[in-house]
Amino acid sequence: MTKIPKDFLWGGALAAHQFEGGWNQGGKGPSVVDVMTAGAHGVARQITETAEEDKFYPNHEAIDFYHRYKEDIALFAEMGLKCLRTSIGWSRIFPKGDEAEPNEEGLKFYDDVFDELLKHGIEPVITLSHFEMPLHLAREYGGFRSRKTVDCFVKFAEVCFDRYKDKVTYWMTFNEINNKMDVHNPLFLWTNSGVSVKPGEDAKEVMYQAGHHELLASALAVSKGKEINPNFQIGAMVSHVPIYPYSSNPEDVMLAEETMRQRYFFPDVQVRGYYPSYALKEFEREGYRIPFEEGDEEILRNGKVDYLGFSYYMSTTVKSDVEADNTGDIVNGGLPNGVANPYIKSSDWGWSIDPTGLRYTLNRFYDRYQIPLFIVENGFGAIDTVEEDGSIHDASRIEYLKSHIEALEKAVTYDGVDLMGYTPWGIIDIVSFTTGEMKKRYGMIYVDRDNEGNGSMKRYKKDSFNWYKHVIETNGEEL
Ligand code: BGP
Repeated sequence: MTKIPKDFLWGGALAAHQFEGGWNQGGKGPSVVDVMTAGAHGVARQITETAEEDKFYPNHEAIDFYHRYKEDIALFAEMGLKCLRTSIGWSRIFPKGDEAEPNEEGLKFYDDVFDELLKHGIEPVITLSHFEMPLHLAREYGGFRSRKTVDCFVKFAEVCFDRYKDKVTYWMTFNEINNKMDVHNPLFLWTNSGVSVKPGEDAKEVMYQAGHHELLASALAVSKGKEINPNFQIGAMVSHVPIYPYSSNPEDVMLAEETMRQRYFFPDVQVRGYYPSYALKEFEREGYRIPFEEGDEEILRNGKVDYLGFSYYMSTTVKSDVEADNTGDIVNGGLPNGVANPYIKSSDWGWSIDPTGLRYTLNRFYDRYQIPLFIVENGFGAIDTVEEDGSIHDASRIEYLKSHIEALEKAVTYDGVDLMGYTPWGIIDIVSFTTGEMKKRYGMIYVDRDNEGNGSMKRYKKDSFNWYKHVIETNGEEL
């Protein structure tokens, strides 16, 4: 039996806006996510006009990595992480997005962070845009509705590639570029693309229009990056929630296949360099006007990604004979024909727990694209309890991660999938993206901070900390 390769990138994943804090420090401008209210479990986050303080904790301060990065990176090193996936806050570098010159203080912050990581032998894996578009680009130009934003993103990418070319090798252009396919949830189109749908507009058409510009921006950034450093590995990053047929009824099977196009559309273009035929047919059928211009095809062809990064948390199931409800309930994965899967249990937040779905995903992606894959998010969001002695026994998190690592190891050693690494989500407790709260924790390091902003910010090791350290030490042989 083959083993996990020696250079496998075991790591952890984070995003600037969910853990840095310092949302208006160091010259940083507001980003689209900075005007989203805190929210809670069952209370949707809202997009507001201004950033009135009280509504926004915990996102604005988060866990204050901005001031504590040395302490946190030392803990990551103690855990033995080989890499850390995080993002560069776009509005730290270009506070409004359309300035002629970048903000030196922002650039310097990431120099310091990357130097600190490298000092500890931790490879930075960088997402250029993880829901952090400068707010001004969204308000002034409608975000990726406009080609102006494409130019601004490519300039931002170029500045980062150039500045960090000797420190960073692994890049991703947009985080979960495809999650906005779920058009009934305005949160995704706003955070992904800086777009709000206006009354009377077809949200799906607007999504494809902005999406076309993002695909161009991603491809142009890939080409630019390769010019700056041919050794760069630049990937796409998609959210992947596989969709199973509810039964062997061929109608269920075909419905699942068709619905999966929502997941595949963006990576199909980013990996292959052209639009898939099913999408062109949809544009024709629905009369969608996609802002194609001369030269776009060539841009897409020349900007194919080197690898595919993806997040995997859960699976969903569809049934052909249920009434379409469009409620977007998490149990049905936001799918009109989604139903609960009787074979799968869920977390407290209703996210299904399905390790086999990860092996299934790795196989389907690898068959489809034949390029290296990278699991850049996976994890278990839960409420943790701190015992009197400061210990945190997170057995269910360990169980979740263990079963998913078993699944990925089978995909590599048995199925032959080319997998670059594994970076579990929220390696240290951070603010939840969908709910905007602190309470939903993924970390192996606990942070003493609650939804109301109380707490010392002290860091504690959970049981999963030492467990994962051992997994890395044994290169995944002892789980
Ligand atoms: C992904 C995002 C992350 C993240 C994660 C977990 O969609 O890329 O930013 O937060 O989901 O989601 P949540 O924090 O809502 O539990």
